[in-house]
Amino acid sequence: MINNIKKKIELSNLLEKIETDFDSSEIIEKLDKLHSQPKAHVIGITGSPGVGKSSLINKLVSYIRKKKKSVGIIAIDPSSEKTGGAILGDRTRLMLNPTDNNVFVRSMASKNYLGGISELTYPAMIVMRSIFDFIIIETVGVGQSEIFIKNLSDTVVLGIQPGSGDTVQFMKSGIFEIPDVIIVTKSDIEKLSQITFSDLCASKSFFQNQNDWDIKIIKTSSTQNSGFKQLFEILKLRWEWLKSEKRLFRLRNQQDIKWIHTCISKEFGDKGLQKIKKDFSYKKSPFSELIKLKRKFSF
Ligand SMILES: Nc1nc2c(ncn2[C@@H]2O[C@H](COP(=O)(O)OP(=O)(O)O)[C@@H](O)[C@H]2O)c(=O)[nH]1
Ligand SMILES: [Mg+2]
Repeated sequence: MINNIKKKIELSNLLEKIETDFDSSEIIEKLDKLHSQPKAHVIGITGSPGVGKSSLINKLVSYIRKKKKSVGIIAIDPSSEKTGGAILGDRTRLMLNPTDNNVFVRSMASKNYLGGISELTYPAMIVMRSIFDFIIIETVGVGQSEIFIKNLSDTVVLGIQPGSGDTVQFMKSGIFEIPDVIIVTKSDIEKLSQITFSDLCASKSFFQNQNDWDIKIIKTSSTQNSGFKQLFEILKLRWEWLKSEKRLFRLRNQQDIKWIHTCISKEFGDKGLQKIKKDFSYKKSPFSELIKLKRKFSF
């Protein structure tokens, strides 16, 4: 929880610093410390543009706040190069109370000078994860970003538009293992959403995760404010499930490793990645681990 405006500004400044001064020892030390103090359930929300992600996040955030929990939101702006546009678009739809210190929004461009979003979203997520009860990351689901969101989130929610053919696309794309929760949005469009919902339920066995989490399929409507209690209950159930049998620990450990690999491969290519994979055994402190690995290449 950040209980005053001063802390909110401190957090903004730290996130800013991560983007400008990532390699400094002060930042690395701080990030590793925060990495060892995780708190939030990190929820990634993905789906095609216009499916209703931002509207859904508004409702989910109100629900979370009603339960007196705090929430940090990372909104990923897909129209990276063009300044403004989508960020503003997102802001207008994320109608959150600016005086509420228990809600914090960070917008990030999907491309940046380091060459990719994942490298910087990860440390931002780590910082925010140590502060809030929930983190929500909104991304537009186009191919790569689904895998990207999986590597950042404890739980992935995929939004599907009623009658959109998204269902078929989704089946074809082979991203069956990505979502943990599937939401048919705009269920106020009753007939179509019921058909899409039934289609999804009938095909559930195709996209059932390889692990033993039972994928949940639900319907929501942001205009009617329905389905959010059920969504919240599912998130609670998922959280309990993750925390048992060290699932969460293992999942996050894998995510740390993937992030380190991505950073190395971006900077030193496939060869570099192969080189470090040989004798890389990761346990904790991903940020100093990455710096150590990078140093190996400078000799
Ligand atoms: N009928 C209906 N329209 C919705 C609902 N949720 C969002 N929309 C509309 O769908 C459009 C896209 O919504 P938005 O939340 O911005 O989608 P995003 O691009 O996935 O973030 C907007 O015009 C919304 O008003 C809903 O539950 N029912
Ligand atoms: Mg949006």
